Amino acid sequence: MEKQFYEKLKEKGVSRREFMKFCTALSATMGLSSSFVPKMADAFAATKQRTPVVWLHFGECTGCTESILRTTYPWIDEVLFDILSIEYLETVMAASGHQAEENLHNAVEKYKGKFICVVEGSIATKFEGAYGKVGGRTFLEIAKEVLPKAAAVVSIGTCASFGGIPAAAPNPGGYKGVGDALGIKTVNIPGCPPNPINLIGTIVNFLLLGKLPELDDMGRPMFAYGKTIHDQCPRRSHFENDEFVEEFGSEEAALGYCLYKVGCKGPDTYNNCPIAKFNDGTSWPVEAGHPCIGCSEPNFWDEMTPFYEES
Ligand code: FSX
Ligand code: SF4
Ligand code: F3S
Repeated sequence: MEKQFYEKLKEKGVSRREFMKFCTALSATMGLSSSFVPKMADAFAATKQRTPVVWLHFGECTGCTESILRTTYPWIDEVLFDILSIEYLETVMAASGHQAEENLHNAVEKYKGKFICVVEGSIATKFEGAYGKVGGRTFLEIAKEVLPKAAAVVSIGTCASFGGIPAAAPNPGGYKGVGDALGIKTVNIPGCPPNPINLIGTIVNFLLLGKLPELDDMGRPMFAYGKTIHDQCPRRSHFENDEFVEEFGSEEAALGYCLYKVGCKGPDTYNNCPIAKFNDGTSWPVEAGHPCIGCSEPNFWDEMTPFYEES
């Protein structure tokens, strides 16, 4: 099984060494010691049983799926599909129409109480959920049918976690995060989009240690959302020394000064972007010269705006 796994990766142009590098980065993100790296590689390479996953889309832009399946680690889909058995995921599945709906129904019944439900997007709650439908059924109706049958619900993205952009004022459809809309507890992995490593870390924690990671009072894994951007920011010394960018394109911007005065919301945003980074560890907003807009915080669209003004 293990051999097959590494052979498959090789076909994708990924060496064993590169894969171990990924496992090392993942354990560092999760705050685990390096002794976990081989165990983690085993969790991927020699998974005994694939965990069934039903992945639902509600009110959102699908940026979360894009972030996971495309930009970071082009081979991650292969790895994910090896440890998980994705029973339903509208974005990539071949079935459509009635056949797709039947697939969902069958998967939920077959794996009742055993599947992980990953949810992207928020749920319209006003007017009996009329502001959001798939296949003639409201998001609310689908969620009420599927979610109580899951072993765990993981809300991926700020929309599913806290309402996000569909819930921005004046929010005529009464959009809410999944946990709020249904009155249930969910694991929340916010970010618009979130960093895929934080979802993978949560799943690996489940496979490796047999439980979900430690969560804060907003349902966020502590390993990823335990500190503010500001507390991990490489520009922090400029903040302390009153060295600020006041205009984009200026000399201060070229010098990499602090972006607080051009709107950075890093002091109020809990996320691990400075450490985990995006696109295979290439960069993250502040490193690229853009202020953090607080995309992983509840109501960021209403409470963190205007984005380019000091708060
Ligand atoms: Fe929301 Fe995700 Fe932003 Fe988009 O699914 S968190 S709008 S990146 O796609 O939900
Ligand atoms: Fe804090 Fe933002 Fe300045 Fe970084 S750029 S030190 S996160 S205010
Ligand atoms: Fe979002 Fe701020 Fe990170 S905008 S991606 S939480 S740096």
